[in-house]
Amino acid sequence: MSGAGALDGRTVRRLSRAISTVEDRADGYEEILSGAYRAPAKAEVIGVTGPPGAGKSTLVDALTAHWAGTGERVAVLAVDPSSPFSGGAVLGDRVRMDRSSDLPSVYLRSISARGEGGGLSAAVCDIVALLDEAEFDRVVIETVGAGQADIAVADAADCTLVVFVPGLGDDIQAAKAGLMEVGDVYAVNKGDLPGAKATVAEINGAIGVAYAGTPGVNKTTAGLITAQPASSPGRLAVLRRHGDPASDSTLWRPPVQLVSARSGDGVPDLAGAVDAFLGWCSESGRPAQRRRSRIRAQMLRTLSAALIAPYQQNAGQAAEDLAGSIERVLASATSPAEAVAELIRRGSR
Ligand SMILES: Nc1nc2c(ncn2[C@@H]2O[C@H](COP(=O)(O)OP(=O)(O)OP(=O)(O)O)[C@@H](O)[C@H]2O)c(=O)[nH]1
Ligand SMILES: [Mg+2]
Repeated sequence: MSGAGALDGRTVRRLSRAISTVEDRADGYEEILSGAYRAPAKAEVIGVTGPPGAGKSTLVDALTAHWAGTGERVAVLAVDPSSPFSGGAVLGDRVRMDRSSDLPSVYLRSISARGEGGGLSAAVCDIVALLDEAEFDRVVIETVGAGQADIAVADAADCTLVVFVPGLGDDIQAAKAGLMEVGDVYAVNKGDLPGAKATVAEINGAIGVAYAGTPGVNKTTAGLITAQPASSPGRLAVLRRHGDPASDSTLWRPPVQLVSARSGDGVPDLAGAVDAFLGWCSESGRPAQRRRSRIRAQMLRTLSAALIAPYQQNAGQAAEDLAGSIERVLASATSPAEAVAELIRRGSR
């Protein structure tokens, strides 16, 4: 890590303004992004998700203090699903950052989830580019384990950390259904509460099911695995991002770490597990692949928005052509698909 270290007030103010401009798509945002995307992409992006109240913010605070303590410059982004219209708002009560918020190399920011799904992951990628420009080593993003926003953040993250707690009972089944597919590392937080070890075993069991029949993986393996040559990739299809024993020499089986964010017990080991995953990724060339597919997705979205835009206006040739096509479909003279093909032909002339 480069350890760019302490932030000065000017850098923080400029960064905050730039993020707001980009979030609001306000005047000048394209120029800001042109500069930002020209900075080398080096920040490691960690997405943290899990059920409400699992202690994600407390854990993010502890991890952030840990990484900042090693000399890293760390940004924390809290995606706030409860107030979709509070873009750029100050961090609310939901975010507890007692240990890290006053550190000179830590920057905190809440971002709204108003651009859910694709919009949110594009917004996160843009903000990460701004943070790269400001020479951050690490970006930690908290979302609540509630669907769309998590998937969007998992898309934009280099490592996804899923946080569970003991005694979720039936809830864990529901929570796990979506969250067992996105985790690169799992934490069972509130390790000081009863039942924590049983929850670790339960999650380990659920991960084991996905890896059943995978050579080199058994109930006790975690983290980096030297793969055995395999003729059939087993049930690893859903976990392709963690390696394919048919072609990779190493696999990653998500480890499950017991922590107590409140006391700090287990936090260094959890940070170590995240770093081990990132290390495995970079050795296997995954960040480049994942970045390429992220940029591809972002460009396809931008391309479709740019192509549709002229047709969404109330005036202009494209809008007139579209209105004409609608009438012809209404009059049973053509199909919507044929009419669109014709619009595209005309648009490219
Ligand atoms: N016993 C115990 N309580 C904890 C621990 N970590 C967090 N908590 C408590 O759990 C509650 C929720 O913590 P948060 O960090 O706000 O949880 P969160 O997952 O960010 O919550 P939302 O963002 O609202 O979903 C707080 O009262 C914390 O003090 C822990 O290790 N042990
Ligand atoms: Mg929180």
